[in-house]
This record gives sequence, C-alpha cells and structure tokens, in this order.
Amino acid sequence: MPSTADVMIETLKSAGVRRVYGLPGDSLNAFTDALRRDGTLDWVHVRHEEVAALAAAADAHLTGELAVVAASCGPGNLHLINGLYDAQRSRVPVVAIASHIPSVEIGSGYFQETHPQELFRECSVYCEMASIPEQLPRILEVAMRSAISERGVAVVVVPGDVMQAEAAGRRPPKRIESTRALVVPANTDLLRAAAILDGAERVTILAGAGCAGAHDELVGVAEALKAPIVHAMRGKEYVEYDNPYDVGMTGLLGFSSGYRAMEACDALLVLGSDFPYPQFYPDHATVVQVDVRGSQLGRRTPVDLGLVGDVRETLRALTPLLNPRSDDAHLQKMVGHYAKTRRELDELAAPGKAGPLHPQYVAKTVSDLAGEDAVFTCDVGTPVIWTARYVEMNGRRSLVGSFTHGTMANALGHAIGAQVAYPDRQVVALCGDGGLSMLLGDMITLVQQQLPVKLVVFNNTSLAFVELEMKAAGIVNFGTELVNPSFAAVARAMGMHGERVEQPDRLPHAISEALEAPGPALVEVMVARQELSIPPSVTAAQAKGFTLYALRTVLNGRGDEVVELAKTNVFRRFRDR
Ligand SMILES: Cc1ncc(C[n+]2csc(CCOP(=O)(O)OP(=O)(O)O)c2C)c(N)n1
Repeated sequence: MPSTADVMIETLKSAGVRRVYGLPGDSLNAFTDALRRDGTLDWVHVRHEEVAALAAAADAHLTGELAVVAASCGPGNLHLINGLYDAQRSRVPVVAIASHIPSVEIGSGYFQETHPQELFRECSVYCEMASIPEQLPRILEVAMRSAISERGVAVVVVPGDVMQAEAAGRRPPKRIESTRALVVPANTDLLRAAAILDGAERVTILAGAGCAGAHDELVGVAEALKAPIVHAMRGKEYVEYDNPYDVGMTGLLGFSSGYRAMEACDALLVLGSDFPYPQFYPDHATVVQVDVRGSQLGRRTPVDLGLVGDVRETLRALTPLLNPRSDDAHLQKMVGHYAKTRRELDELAAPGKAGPLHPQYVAKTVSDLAGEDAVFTCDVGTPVIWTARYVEMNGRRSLVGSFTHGTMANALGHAIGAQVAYPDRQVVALCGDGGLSMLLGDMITLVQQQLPVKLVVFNNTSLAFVELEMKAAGIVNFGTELVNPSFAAVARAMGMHGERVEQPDRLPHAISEALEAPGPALVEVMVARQELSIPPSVTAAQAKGFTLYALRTVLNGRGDEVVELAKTNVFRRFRDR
C-alpha cells in the first residue's frame, strides 16, 4: 500500500515538479525515501536549508513554475524561513514541506518542537498542518494551487509519522497547472486614465517587475505619451533593454537621471511597481497606478487613479485610447540627461592603474564578458549597486536578487537554483565578501551537485554598504571590519577553480578563464573598500529624507561634504526624527 509520502510525491509530479531542494533528517525520512523509491524527482541536496529556499526562489523566478523545498522538523525547517521570506516577497511560487515532530508529542515541549504554522504564517500565502493521512492530499493540493495562483509560498506541515502512515483520503490530482487570467480594468476606468494622461504636459512612467512580459506594450505607451521610463530594481530585467525611453533607475541605488525624470513630471504612470521609498516620488504630480493586486494601489504614494489590471493587458487596452502626442521636449530632456549620466557612470568603470580595483570596473567587465543569455545573481550590499549600474540586460539575460526582502547571502543560493533549473545557461553570482561568508558552506554544493556556477567576490574586507550607511548618518564605523580568508584558496580547497585578482590588467583574463572553466569557479577581486562614485545629482532640498540624501551623496562622490554636514545640528535634527 502506498504511504502518505508516496501520495505527496505523486501530487508534486502532477504539477510538473521535477526536483526538490532540501536537506534530509528524522521526520523527513519517509518523504525522502518515497522520493528515492519513485526515482523521477531530483533531490537537490544543500548544506543549509536557507540555501534550499533561496535556490527554490530563483528556480521559480526563472521558470515561472512551482519549486519545492523540504526540511526536517524544528531547526531544520526553521532554517528555511529567511529564504522563504525572500520567495514570498519576490512573489514566486514555492511549496515548502516542513516536516514535524511525532503527532503524539505535539504540545509537550518535545525534542526539536516548534510551532511551524505560527512561524511560517507571515512568510506564506497558505500554511496548514496535515494531522492525519486523510487530510494530506487535499492540503497539499490547496497549497500548490495557492502558491501558483497567489504567487507566493505555501507551507505544508506534516508530522513524520503521518508521512509514514498508509495513504488515505481523496486520490491525488491528475494534473495541476497554472492557467492565466487576464485582468483588465473596465473601459470607463481606462478612459479616466487616458484623460488624466492626455491632460498632462509631462508624463513619466515608473516601471517595475509587473512589466514582465509587457516590453512591447511598455515601449508603445511611452511612444504615445512621449514619456521617459524610469525603472525600479525589480523592473531592470524587463525594462532597460531595446528601450529608447529608458532613463535608468531612481532610488538609493539608482542615479540622477531616474530621479530627475520622476521629479520633473506632472503625471506619473506607475506600472507594476512597488518601489518602496516615498522620498523619491514626486509630490506635485497626478499619479495613475496600474497593479494586478488592488491592495498595492496607493501603498507608496497617494494615487489619483488606481487601476486593477495586468500591465500588459491594461496597456493593450489603454494605449489606443490615448491621443498620440508630438511634443517630446520632456522626453528628450530626460533621455539627454540619462545619456550624460551614463557617460559619467561608464567613466567610473575604467580599469585604473593599480589595485585595489574599482568595483564598477569589475561589474562592467563581468557584464561585457558574460554570455548573451547569462543569469546574474547579486548579493545585497554594494554588489546590488554595481549590478544595477553596470550589468546590462538584453531581454535574454536574467537577473535574480533579494530586491524586496533584502537579505544578505542570497547570491550563491539563487545561483544554485538558477543553474539547477537551467544547466546550459551561464550563471554568474556577484557576491559580497560578507554575503558569501555568511553561507559559505554551500560553495561545496556547487562541487557536489556539479553546478558550473561562476562566483565573483568583491573582497573589500568590510561590510562596505553598512559603512556607507554609517558615514551617511554621521556614525563612526563600527563592527564592519572583516578578516577574510583567501576566498580563491577556499574555492580551490573545495575542489573548484579559484583565482585572486589584485591588479586591474589581470581581471578580464581571470573572468574569461572562470567563465570558460568547465565546472564551478570563483574569482576573488580585491576592490576598493569605499568607492565614491558618480558626480553629485540630487540636492538636499530635492530629497526630503536627509539621511537618504546623505547616503545618495556618499554613493555619488561627495563624502566629505556629508561628513561636514553630519557635524551640524541641522543634520542631528533630521536624523533624530
Ligand atoms: C541577513 C542580513 N543581515 C544583515 C543585513 C544588513 N546588511 C545589508 S548590506 C550589509 C553588508 C553586506 O556586506 P558584504 O556582503 O560584504 O557586501 P559589501 O557591501 O561589503 O560589498 C549588511 C550587514 C542584511 N541585509 N541581511
């Protein structure tokens, strides 16, 4: 007779699941045994469950399909949590099998006892426990459908003894597939949006991850409105390529052209973006926002008209209602400013004469040498900044990061999932030295699972992003020093290609060799600890949060000025608010 665990494997297969990321143990043993006996699903074994969850998040992001993780009870599944938060907040479909202590012991403070339904509640769209075998088939099916249709994490908590028990309850579903629902605003609402946009003199578009699959429609509406397009970090992958209307990013990681285009408009069209910082939204513009989730409307800035709709379908319906305009003065001004900003950014990515290297040069070199369909992942910290500014998207490349949850140490885990999902694509992880060392053990996974991921480590011997924050806030650097091993030597000891680069002229060769190496490879680059980049862009009066202003200023090369300002009472008043 099949066990409940056998039914779980059967049900996962019915949704086209081909692998499970995880780490086995005690209460999960019945599940992994059923998987082994079935023999058709791959078990992607990692060293830390957080990495399993990050890998699943990247897998789901890239394939658009359900990804699955499994972990043992108590500490085992507790380790999943941070990675599941990342998946949930990036809105990708992931099912987590959180095995649990023996049913009979629940509530007794038993060895390894936790309360998973409470712990996972906040990072999931669905989280339920199957206490008896009869419950399991339905709970697992609901979990899978919830993850797919609500684009989030669903957690199934199952005590080990329930998985081991004889199967019972309804038969497993024959097929679970994601189908597409088209969400388009009503015509009357589209006409209201068209009237606002037609009535404005200068329209700017803010485009986010909701623009995935809507590239042509986005360019089309920008053409009709003669509107520059600013993108948020999660929109970069979908927006910046083949796009004459793109004027770059705004926000802390962005640069002045994106900020200017937002500030100078009198109507802002927000498309599928949850860009979080209110300070960077214009306060005098009329705002029209389109989002497939109505609950997102008006979250970040007050909106004059919020439309519930899928971006692509909404633009298909909206653009023909607009009066195409000929006056492109606003667009030309912003595009011109972007071209100038881009030139300045590129100048900062010059090799320099001797080490330590400019991190900009490192990111640009990686971008120039990587494959046309490479997948990039980047660690939270300064690697996100250099990726935002120098890693070019082209419509075939992909970019995965922890852009909403913002966890460190994401790049390696995301790269593992990317490479497992796409064995034939080049996968390049841009890692911080703090980030990589946080989940260092999973470098071994690259060797064990034979994943040819390329790691590029920005070794600045510090938590450099935090140092920037501290500097901006007028706080003395503290607790940010890192005493690092040679990551290249660690890589070699683990059985992969590893090279340390200390001089700029060696970098292109080192990156090329790593990219061409047949297996996993690591290039550790000794980079400048605090790189102050592009020329000043935003004035204090323009940016309302002083600390944000200061951080941008440090990032943009006016560190001394900030330190002077930090000594003043004005600064303290702002900071202490
Ligand atoms: C898990 C976690 N801990 C702490 C932070 C706060 N934090 C954000 S960036 C950062 C420093 C990252 O350092 P590193 O990976 O060395 O990159 P660098 O900025 O030095 O390039 C820290 C500590 C975080 N985002 N996530």
